Amino acid sequence: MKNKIAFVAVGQAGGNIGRLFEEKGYTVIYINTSQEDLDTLTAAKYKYHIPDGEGCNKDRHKAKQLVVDDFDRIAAEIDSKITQKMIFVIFAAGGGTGSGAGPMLIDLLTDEDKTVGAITIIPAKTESVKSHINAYECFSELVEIDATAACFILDNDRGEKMKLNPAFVDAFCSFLEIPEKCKSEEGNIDKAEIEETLKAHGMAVVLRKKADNSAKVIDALKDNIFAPIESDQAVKYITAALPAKIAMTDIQKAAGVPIDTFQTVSKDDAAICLSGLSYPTTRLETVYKRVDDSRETIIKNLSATKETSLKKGVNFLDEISGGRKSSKQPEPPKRPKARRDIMSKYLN
Ligand SMILES: Nc1nc2c(ncn2[C@@H]2O[C@H](COP(=O)(O)OP(=O)(O)OP(=O)(O)O)[C@@H](O)[C@H]2O)c(=O)[nH]1
Ligand SMILES: [Mg+2]
Repeated sequence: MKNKIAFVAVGQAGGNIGRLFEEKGYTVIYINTSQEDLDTLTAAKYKYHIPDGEGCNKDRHKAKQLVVDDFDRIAAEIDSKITQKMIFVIFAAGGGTGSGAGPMLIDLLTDEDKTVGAITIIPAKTESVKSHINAYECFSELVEIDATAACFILDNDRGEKMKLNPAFVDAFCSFLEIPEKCKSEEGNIDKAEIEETLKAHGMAVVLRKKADNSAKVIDALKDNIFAPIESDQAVKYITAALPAKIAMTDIQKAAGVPIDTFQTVSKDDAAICLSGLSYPTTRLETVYKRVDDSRETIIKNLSATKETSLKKGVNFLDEISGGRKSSKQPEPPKRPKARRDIMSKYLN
């Protein structure tokens, strides 16, 4: 799949995860407003520092403006290095650079020729209110992009963050390697089926699990590194290489009945991807609640210190408090709008 899928890693967390994909032989471009963040990626082949960027100190708007001002060069850089038709943009939702730039880049890079998905991260509950404000704003933008492919949502509440990175990359790469590694006369999964699975709009999860029975796999699907899957919800595809003793019907009982399944036999670990899931509304509501609970304290602190830099975030939350995003079912992809329209939407 290395000639089919490439990665654009934005911000520090994006870089940390992108680096692991590059180690496995995938094409990765690292984009950052911070030269210091890029300097930590000593083995990276393609690094792009957005001119005039000095890091965005968790300011999403600063990141967006820098990307808009430099977008022609960013796009040329991506076009010259990435020939693959499917791109995953990797970014943390809780920071500045990746959170601000990630959704907008997905929107801008999607066209008739390219499918673009997301690999993003929800902050742990112990992280700051600002991280939570950023994450909520970031997801508010992400869920509005109808044409996004699969969106993998790592949840920093599900373990130590630096351990989530390799767990995700290993599981994702195992899934991508199914066509090469698992061949069976009982049925194969080909590259087109992997792509079809990853093109599905909505949340996706991947799992690699050593297991000799279905119960272990089902437990691992429920308790893993991703934002929790909503109960009783839609799933579009279940694509899996399963050891002989594990039945697809059992997975379906736990994950829901998909529109289609792609299945092969694995002689080793189970490798599974569920895609076309609803976004994790319940988890995102806990992000919202954390912000809402802190609102009074933030306003008090701001007026005490006369700082106004957080007001935008608070105003944003005031605006949406009357009408929070409901859990929408995935919609069919629409053709992307003109670049200028997309950019102005994110800067408003
Ligand atoms: N899972 C995981 N989370 C990370 C990692 N690095 C940072 N985070 C989380 O990502 C958020 C911060 O995002 P960063 O990527 O550091 O921020 P950035 O995009 O570089 O933005 P600025 O530095 O603010 O300009 C916080 O929620 C962190 O807990 C990582 O390697 N893995
Ligand atoms: Mg940074």
